[in-house]
Amino acid sequence: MSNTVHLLDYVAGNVRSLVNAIEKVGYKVVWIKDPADLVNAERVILPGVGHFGHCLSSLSKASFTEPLKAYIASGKPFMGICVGLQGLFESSSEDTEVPGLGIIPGALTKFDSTTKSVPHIGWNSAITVQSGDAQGKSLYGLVPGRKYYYVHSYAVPYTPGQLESQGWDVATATYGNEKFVGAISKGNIFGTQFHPEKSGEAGLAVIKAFLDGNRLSDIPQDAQAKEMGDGLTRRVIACLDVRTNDDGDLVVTKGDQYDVREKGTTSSGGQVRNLGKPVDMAKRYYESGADEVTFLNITSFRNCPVADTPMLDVLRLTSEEVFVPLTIGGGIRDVVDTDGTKVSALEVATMYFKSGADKVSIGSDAVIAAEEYFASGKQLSGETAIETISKAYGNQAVVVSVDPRRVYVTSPQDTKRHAIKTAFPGPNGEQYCWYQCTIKGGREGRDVDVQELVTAVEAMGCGEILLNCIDKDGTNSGFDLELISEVKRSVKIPVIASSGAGNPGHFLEVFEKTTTDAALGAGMFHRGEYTVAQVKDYLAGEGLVVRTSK
Ligand code: 1PR
Repeated sequence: MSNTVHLLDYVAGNVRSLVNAIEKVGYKVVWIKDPADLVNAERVILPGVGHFGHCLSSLSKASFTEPLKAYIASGKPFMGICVGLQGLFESSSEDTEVPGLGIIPGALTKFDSTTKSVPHIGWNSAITVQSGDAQGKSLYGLVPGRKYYYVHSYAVPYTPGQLESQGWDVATATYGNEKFVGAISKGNIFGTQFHPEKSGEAGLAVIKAFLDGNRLSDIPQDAQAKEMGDGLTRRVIACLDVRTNDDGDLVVTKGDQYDVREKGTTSSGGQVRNLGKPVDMAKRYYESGADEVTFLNITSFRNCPVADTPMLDVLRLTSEEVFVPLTIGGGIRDVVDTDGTKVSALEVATMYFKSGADKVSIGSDAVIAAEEYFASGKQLSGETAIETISKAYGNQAVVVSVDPRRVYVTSPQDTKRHAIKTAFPGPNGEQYCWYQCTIKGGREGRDVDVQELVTAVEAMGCGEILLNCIDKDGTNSGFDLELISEVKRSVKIPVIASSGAGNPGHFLEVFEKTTTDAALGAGMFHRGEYTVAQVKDYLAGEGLVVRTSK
C-alpha cells in the first residue's frame, strides 16, 4: 500500500488542519474532485464541517453519494470526521429534508441547551464501550483517559447495547446529562464526532492508527494510569496579541488596559512591548498544554491590506506544528485592498481558514452589525460578516470578541442600557455600572451594551463569545466575574472569560464562581510568571476536570 490518503473535496471547510495532521503522521493527501476516482482510492477520509443538510446535499450535488457508498461497501478503509461521521447515520434533526447515507442505524438530535451551552465546544472523552472484540482494547488508538476536541450541536444519543447488537463498536462521551456517540467503528468503517486533527498528540495517535490500519491495539500502560473524569474539561486558552513594533517586526505584545507601549517619557509613550515571536510562543503554549491558541491582530483596524497580511504566514507555520484549535481575530470585515480590490469578510475569513485557522474572531464589525440589527427592529440582513461566515463554515467557526468597558451610574434609571448592581463601586461611589462596547481596540465607545451585543450576535449565528474587559486587561487582578455572569445569563452559546488573569487561582475562581465555558490568559504566560501546565495542574489538584494528557 502507498502512503496516500484520499480526501473528498465536496464542501467549503477549514480542512487545512486535517491535511497538516495527516502529513505530520507521515501520509500524503490527494484530493478527490471527480467521483470516478474513488474506485482507485486506498483509504478515504470524509471531513465535514457546518450544517448536516448542507454537507449531504453538497455531496449529492457533486455526485459523490453513490460512489462513496460503493467505496465503503468495498471494504477499504473509510473514516468520517464530525459531520463526516454524522452523515453515515440515517438522519439529523438539523435538517429533516435531507437524509443521511443510512449506513449506521440512528438519528442525530440537538443537545438540550436548558442547562448547558450549545454548541458543545471543547475537550471531552471517547471511552470505548466494553463489548465485542473491542473488550479491553484501544479502538483506533482511543484511550479512556485522554481527551479529544469536539465542536458540534447535534449528536447521536447513546442507548446501551443498541448499536453494539448490530456489530458496531462505540466510544462514548458525556455532555451534562447526555451520553452520546463520540466514535464508532465496524469492519472498515470508522467515524469520530470529535476532530482528531485538533486533538493534540491524542488525536494524532487516532489518525495514525486509522491510516496504519491499526484497528485494535493494547491500551498503553501509562495512559491507563492517567485516567481522568469523563465529561467536558475546563478549557484554558492562551492568547497572543500580535502587531508590528516600531522596528517593523511582527511581535507578540501585551497591554495594560489595551495600552501596549512601555511607560515612556514622551506623551505618546515608549516602545511597543515585545514579548516574543508569535509562532514560537504558540508552539510553546501548545507544548505546555494550552487547549486552544488565539491570535489577535490588534492593529488591523488601521489599514488592512489583505494581500500582504503577515498573519496568514503566522497561521500557516503555526498550524503545521500546533494541533489544537487556532483562532484568528483582527480585521475580519469587508475591506478594500491596497490596489482597490474589494474583499468581503467571507473572503478574508476564507484566506485565514485556508491558512490553518479553525475559527475567526470578529470584534469591531460585530458591534456595528449589532447596532444595525437593533436599528432595523432586529431584522437579520443576511449580509453581515457573522452571518455570511457562519453560513459557509458553521456557527462554531465564528467567535465574537467583545471589548467592553465599565460605565458607572448612580442608579439604573440614569441609563437606557442594561445596568447591574456592582460590588465594586465607581470612583464617586456609584453602585451601578453598564458595560459599553467599544470598537478599534477600545479607542471608540459605542452606544450599545454588552448584553445587547451578545444577544444580537448570537441571533446572527455567532458560535462563541470571547469576552474581554478593558478595565481588567493586564491588571493581574482576576477576571471581571460580574461581567462574565451577566453575559452567561444572556446567551446559550459558550463564553470564554478573558482579561485580568494573574495566577492559577484566578482560573479556579472564574470556573467556580461563574458558569464560564473557558478561560483565557495572556500576560501571565508571556511574562513567564506561570505556565499553562501549572494552571492546569492547579485546577486538577482542586478537583476540576482538565486535559492534562497531550
Ligand atoms: O476589531 O475585528 O479588527 O479585532 C481586533 C481585535 O484585537 C479584537 O479582538 C480586540 O479585542 C483586539 N485588540 C485590539 N486592541 C487591543 C489592545 O490590547 N490594544 N487586544 C486588542 C485585546 C485583549 C485580550 C487579552 C486579554 C487577556 N486583547 O485578548 O489577551 O485581555 O490579557 P491578560 O490575561 O494579560 O489580562 P477587530
